[in-house]
Amino acid sequence: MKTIKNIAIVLILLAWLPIKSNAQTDQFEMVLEKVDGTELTFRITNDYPLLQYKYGKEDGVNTLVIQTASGNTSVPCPDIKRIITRVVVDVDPVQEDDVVSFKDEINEDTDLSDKVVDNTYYNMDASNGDGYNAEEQALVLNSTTSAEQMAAIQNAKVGDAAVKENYNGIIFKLASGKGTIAVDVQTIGTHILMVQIGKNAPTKVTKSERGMVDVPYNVAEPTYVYLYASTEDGSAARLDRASSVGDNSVLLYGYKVTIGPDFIPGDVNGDGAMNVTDIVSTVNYIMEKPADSFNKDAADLNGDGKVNVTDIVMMVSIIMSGDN
Ligand SMILES: [Ca+2]
Ligand SMILES: [Ca+2]
Repeated sequence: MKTIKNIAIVLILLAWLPIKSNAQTDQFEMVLEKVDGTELTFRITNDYPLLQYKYGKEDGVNTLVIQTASGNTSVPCPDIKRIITRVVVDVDPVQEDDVVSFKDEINEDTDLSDKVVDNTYYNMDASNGDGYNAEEQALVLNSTTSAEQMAAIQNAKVGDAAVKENYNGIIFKLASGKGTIAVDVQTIGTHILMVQIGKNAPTKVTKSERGMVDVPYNVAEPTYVYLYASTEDGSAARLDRASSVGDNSVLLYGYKVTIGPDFIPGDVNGDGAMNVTDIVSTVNYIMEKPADSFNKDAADLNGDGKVNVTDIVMMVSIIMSGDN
């Protein structure tokens, strides 16, 4: 009698469940939900040998059977309540200088809701007229994201439901270090572009004619950058609800991340500021009496690969203008 019962339990095993493929990210998570409510999460990539799995009771014990390239393996997991797989939406940090031109990467037919395309995350509400505009060859942001909505996603990752529900714009990730984010943008009407780095207050960009705006960054760990439309006071604005450029819009043509330099141009002695001591150091270098701390790259202000009197003239002019 007992044997018959065990056979019946073995038959409860579910059918094979294939791991679904996703051409955009090629990544999945397998989530093992435990009886005590906690979760174990495994990241699965295309390189992972897991082909398919089934989960159910075997001899009365919750068991995961995984099929790999080399055969089947049974793993008893009595404290696991259920197993689910989900597609991972994530972006990798920008590791080297990178130019993103939206016209090269997406088109009108690209679904931009909760999607990663070429390491940039997009979440735009097409029903409210947000998305790629072929005529402008730019992203059009008519909907705004308010300060309250940004607060709601501060601890969320791209792909989380909170981001999908609250955020309208794009997100990418910086690797730790210093650098510059250049944004190619035009702002129209009450709408301005917000460039928010991590949890810092956003840089507000107003640009009535299309042009590049530089936003420097300095982050100690991989950090999200949010590019979205808002208003000067960060409140929600009226939506134009048009499929094209409206009276209040942000046009985003692309962005460029430049990593480094790890010095302030002109700060040749590396004390954190450019002033007359840097001019003295540069003169000494030209006179072939360089100090140990002399940074040739920082001294080459015009970037022609040489350190000479032209760079000193630029230093003097910057210091005199007080614009350093
Ligand atoms: Ca200095
Ligand atoms: Ca030079």
